Amino acid sequence: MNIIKKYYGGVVVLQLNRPKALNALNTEVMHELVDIMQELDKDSKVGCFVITGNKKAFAAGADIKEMSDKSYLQMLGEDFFAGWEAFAKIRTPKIAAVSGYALGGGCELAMMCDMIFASENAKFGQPEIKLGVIPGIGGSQRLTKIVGRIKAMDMILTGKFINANEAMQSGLVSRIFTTEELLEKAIEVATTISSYSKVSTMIAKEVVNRSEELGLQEGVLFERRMFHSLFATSDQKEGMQAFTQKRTPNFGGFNNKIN
Ligand code: DAK
Repeated sequence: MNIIKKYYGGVVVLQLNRPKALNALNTEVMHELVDIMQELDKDSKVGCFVITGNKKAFAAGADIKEMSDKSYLQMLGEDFFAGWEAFAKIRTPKIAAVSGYALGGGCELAMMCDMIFASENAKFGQPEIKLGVIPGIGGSQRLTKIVGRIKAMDMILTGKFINANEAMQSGLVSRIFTTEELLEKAIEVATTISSYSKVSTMIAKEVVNRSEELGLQEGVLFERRMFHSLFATSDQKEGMQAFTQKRTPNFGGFNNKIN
């Protein structure tokens, strides 16, 4: 079993479980993780995922041993690792809780999540250049969008690792915790997210993510139209009525019978 799945109410923690290989990401891990998440993505009771590893490694990259002997035609024919795009496309919010190494594909996996929390011992890097290759699961694109071209170029051309503080300063992580607290705090934040309407958390993700593709005018229009669309949901009524009535809202998400 490459993935350990645990439920905490509406939160599902998915722990990468190849400790002897520092959670290196192979094809089997990819299929296992993506299959679990695609199934749970449809479950209205699941409001947020936490993706994590262990204290030493979130994931030390794509599995070098799996890839090393492949030919160009095999890589092209299999469209090697294209399956990770399905991970990126999961609509339920997902938080990466990173302790230890998040390198190469591991850093890319974290960046395909919606938020990255790091423990004090976290190390991020895109060291593929040392292997005679380049990032292959979106690193050159996503890292550049997140930290900017000059910093991304420094990391990708030198292969150097950055620590949690530097990652925080660069906007790659949004919160740092002690290694002991990391998972608990990530579950706490995920529980908050899963207490909201899954309809609005999914739409919120969509509008933020579209900002990477659209110009400002189109993006603002898209946001406004999506904002309008939420007035077709019972959760908008519930959320606003609960505010006026000074009570906690009870969101139904996709379980609402009407609309
Ligand atoms: N793959 C396979 N095994 C790995 C691994 C990896 N990425 N990282 C570590 N391991 C294995 C080690 O081989 C070792 O196994 P045994 O020798 O015990 O059998 C075990 O994990 C423990 O590792 P170390 O003994 O090396 O542990 P240390 O604490 O000494 O060092 C380290 C930790 C993280 C600094 C070191 O293990 C390391 O440098 N690991 C490699 C990091 C790396 O280079 N990551 C990037 C991988 S390439 C694509 C194209 C390219 C890619 C993807 C897709 N497409 C065309 C779609 C490339 C992506 C990558 O991520």
